[in-house]
Amino acid sequence: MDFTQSRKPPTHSHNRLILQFDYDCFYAQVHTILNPSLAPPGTPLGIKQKNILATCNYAARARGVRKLMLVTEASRLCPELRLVDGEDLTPFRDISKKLFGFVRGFSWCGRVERLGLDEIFMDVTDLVDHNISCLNRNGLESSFFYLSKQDPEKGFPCDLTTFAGMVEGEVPDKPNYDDVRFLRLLLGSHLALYLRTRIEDDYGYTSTCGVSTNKVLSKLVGARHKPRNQTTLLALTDDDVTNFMDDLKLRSVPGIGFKMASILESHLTGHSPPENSHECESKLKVGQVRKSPKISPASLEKMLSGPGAERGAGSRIWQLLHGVDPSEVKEASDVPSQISIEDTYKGLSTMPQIIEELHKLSHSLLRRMKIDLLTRGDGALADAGEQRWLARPRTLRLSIRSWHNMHAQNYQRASRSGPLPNFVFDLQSDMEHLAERLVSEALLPLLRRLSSEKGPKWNLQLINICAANMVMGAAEDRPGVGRNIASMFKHQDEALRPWRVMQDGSDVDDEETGERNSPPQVQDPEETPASDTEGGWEESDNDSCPQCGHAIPAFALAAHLRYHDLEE
Ligand code: DGT
Ligand code: MG
Repeated sequence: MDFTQSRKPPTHSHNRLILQFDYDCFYAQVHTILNPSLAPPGTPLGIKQKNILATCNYAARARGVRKLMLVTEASRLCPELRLVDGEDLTPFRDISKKLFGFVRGFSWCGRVERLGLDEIFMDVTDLVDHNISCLNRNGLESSFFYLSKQDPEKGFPCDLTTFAGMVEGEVPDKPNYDDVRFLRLLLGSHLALYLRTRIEDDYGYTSTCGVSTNKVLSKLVGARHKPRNQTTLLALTDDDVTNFMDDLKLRSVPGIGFKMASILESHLTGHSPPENSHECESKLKVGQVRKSPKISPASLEKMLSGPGAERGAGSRIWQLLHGVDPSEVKEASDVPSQISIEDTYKGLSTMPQIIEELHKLSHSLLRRMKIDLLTRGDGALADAGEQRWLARPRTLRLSIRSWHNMHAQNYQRASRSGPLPNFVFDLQSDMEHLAERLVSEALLPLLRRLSSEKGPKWNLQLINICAANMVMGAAEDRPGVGRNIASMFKHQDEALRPWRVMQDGSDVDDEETGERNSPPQVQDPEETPASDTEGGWEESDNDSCPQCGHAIPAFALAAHLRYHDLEE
């Protein structure tokens, strides 16, 4: 079969305007803002998790310190480096939610999506198109950007004779103000600057932003000028887009992981990258792959086929190579697609210990479900009688992680799922009692199913319990009952402070039923798998993450896995 036949370029769409925000050295900013005396301007600061740096500020980066570097190496390079422990993710989550809520408040269509803790995608096509329709072409230098259709006072002045921030691509001497693609990008750049400025003025956080027509392009172009800057991809034709893409390293494209890049490299060059080495991954450029006569959607599909391969991967990668990304910015929702709670341990080994911890986690899960999933008639805390479930999870999943020794290679995570018993939705019963029943009737049976694999001896480092497969339910329970979201968030913040809560990815197969978790009807931003889209991590050594395929030095693998556990 000739796989090279159909190399027809995919169809580009220039109809949207997507902003991608990424906070600068996020964890470091959070700690600096919470405690300004920690690192006065210019002081290098590293955020450590165990023996590696999760991130470091730009003063540290100027001295050669890098994300995911060993703390010892970083301190050797920069002896004045200040270090803060970043194991507790609560402050990062809190700030991330707060900033997300702020940015989301500017959206008209609700298409605002959080990726991990420090990235936000925002589809602002509607805002920008409305402003294009109001444009006064005779007074562009003193334009006004309307942030509301109802309130003409709400907005900001801007000079539309020039782009805000940096531009990737050539700005024409005489721009065509009748070209709606050009106008969208121009107005989008000013909106991006306004929002970045507001985030900085109101909350103190600096960020980087990419302005383009889809998620992948805005993320890629946003990374061009960091920190505290923004870049608009001025690509008005399909060729402009492919020219931009062609020059990028293949591995920098979100969605193209290390494994995929290695496969493509070996097909194109005829030799595979040396085992356990990621050195060659950086050499391949998107253009080399895209232009190769060996590459087509069908040949890509064939190359990338294998266990666990996603169907349609060939077309998807073919699109990505051309800078085409039809994926929508997901609408933010107030209901998470799943809720999970976990804790880590030094090695739980006896059943009484395990039962006690399961009980604590169950209690916390039930509490969290009530906070996140119950409607309240007027937004205030109401009597149980007035409350209804806004959504009900159908599946209970128990995951454990155990180390056989401290070497990262012996990391093991296993999980079992079953139906979430109905009694958990009983609002009249005492939560202690419900937690006890959840442990004895649901969690211990799941644990027993795990024990056949693990043998009789436990050495648990982590237990996670998760209520998944959310089914929206309030409408049936009580039509017309809404809830006051602000009050809900406030209540959440207060109630959850002492707990480390995670809402993890839905990437775990349900072993019980053999089906994947049903597509989330709502999306929690923290749930988005970091995988290949997180980008930017230094890849200096010879190990890779079993979850996302990212090249991770062996010493950093444990911390990286923990990051997946906690942040997905
Ligand atoms: P940036 O965006 O280059 O200015 O720097 P950051 O620090 O914001 O890095 P970014 O955007 O890649 O990730 C946001 C935060 O997430 C970062 O502050 C630390 C955390 N993080 C990201 N990837 C990893 C990882 O692989 N391991 C660990 N432990 N933390 C990570
Ligand atoms: Mg960042």
